Amino acid sequence: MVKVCKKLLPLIPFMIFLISCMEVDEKPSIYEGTQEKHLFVYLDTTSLGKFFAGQSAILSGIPVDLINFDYVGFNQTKYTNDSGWVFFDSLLNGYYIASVGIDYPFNNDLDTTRVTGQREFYIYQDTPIKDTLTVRVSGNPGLKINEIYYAGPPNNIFYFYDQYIELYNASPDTVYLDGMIVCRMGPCTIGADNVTYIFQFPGEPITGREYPVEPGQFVVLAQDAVNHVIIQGGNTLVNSIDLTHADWEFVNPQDYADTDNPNVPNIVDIQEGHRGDFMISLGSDIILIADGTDSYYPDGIDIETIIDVVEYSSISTHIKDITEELDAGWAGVGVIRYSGQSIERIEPGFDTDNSTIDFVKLDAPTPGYHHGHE
Ligand SMILES: [Ca+2]
Ligand SMILES: [Ca+2]
Ligand SMILES: [Ca+2]
Ligand SMILES: [Ca+2]
Repeated sequence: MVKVCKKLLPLIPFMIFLISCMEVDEKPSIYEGTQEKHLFVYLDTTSLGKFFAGQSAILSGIPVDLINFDYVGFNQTKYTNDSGWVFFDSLLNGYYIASVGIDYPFNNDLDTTRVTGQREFYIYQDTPIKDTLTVRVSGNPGLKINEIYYAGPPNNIFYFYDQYIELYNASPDTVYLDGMIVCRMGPCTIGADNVTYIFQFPGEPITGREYPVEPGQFVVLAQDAVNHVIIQGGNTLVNSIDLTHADWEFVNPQDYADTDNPNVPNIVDIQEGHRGDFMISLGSDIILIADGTDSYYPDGIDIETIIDVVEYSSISTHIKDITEELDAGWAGVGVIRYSGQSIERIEPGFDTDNSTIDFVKLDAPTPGYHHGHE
């Protein structure tokens, strides 16, 4: 054996070359098996029921765009058939997003309504995928989380205490904040089962009438209702904001460092053992408002009591931490820490329950008003 091997020694480089060629040949090509990779998508129109007056809600002839994020330039547009299905064939392996964005004439062409939806697909298997894409319209009235300013102002001392959440009353009726809760959540398994902060407005949930919000009114909930341009120690942050006149501020009586502006009412921590302020992540987080009838948080917050939920993440490939029924997407892609950037709905109260579609990134926060409506 030794002799044979020695004789073969000069051939070894050639053999390695041959083996490496074989390996290249045996590597699965991205084109391999493309004939089997099919995607069937049904447009789920459940949320559009009111437009169809009990008729069968099938949207045919609707363009659905499919983009492959692993291979730049690979995208297809196909149209739904008479049964509401769209079919993509000969697909490459990859991570895809299918999306719909059209102005649909529900009322005999008199006017159109924006219909949007999107869904991600991981296509790596050879068996055809059959699934749904839920389309929605904006228009559920009510109180909305309109803006979340979380990035912090430009500074090099890690200052982000000027964070705030802005609410907006998108309904034609007065709503009341009495007893409502504002929560921060971690990744959830079922519904809203992972509450990490819970702060509550004063008053009686549902029946209270002490804290009205008129139709079209904005409400600013500050982490601290102080002037953040002039911060303690004499430092100034010229790009921060004065929240002295915020409508509300988060206060945790168990946090001895928390400030309490006597002129601004408090949303108070009700979570036992939590000693921090309502500080939210500069990268990814989930904010929820609910009517407060379920404020027992260890088992989560009942879905029926939830008023609005927004998930945000600066990362475009973020893996969602809550289910589609709460928020089908996420806002905030590209928001940079300590940039003064903010996220706000494209129009006051615009809400399709998909924050990817509903929100835009702003270069500066807009407390108490809407960008473009100053
Ligand atoms: Ca505070
Ligand atoms: Ca106060
Ligand atoms: Ca509960
Ligand atoms: Ca705003």
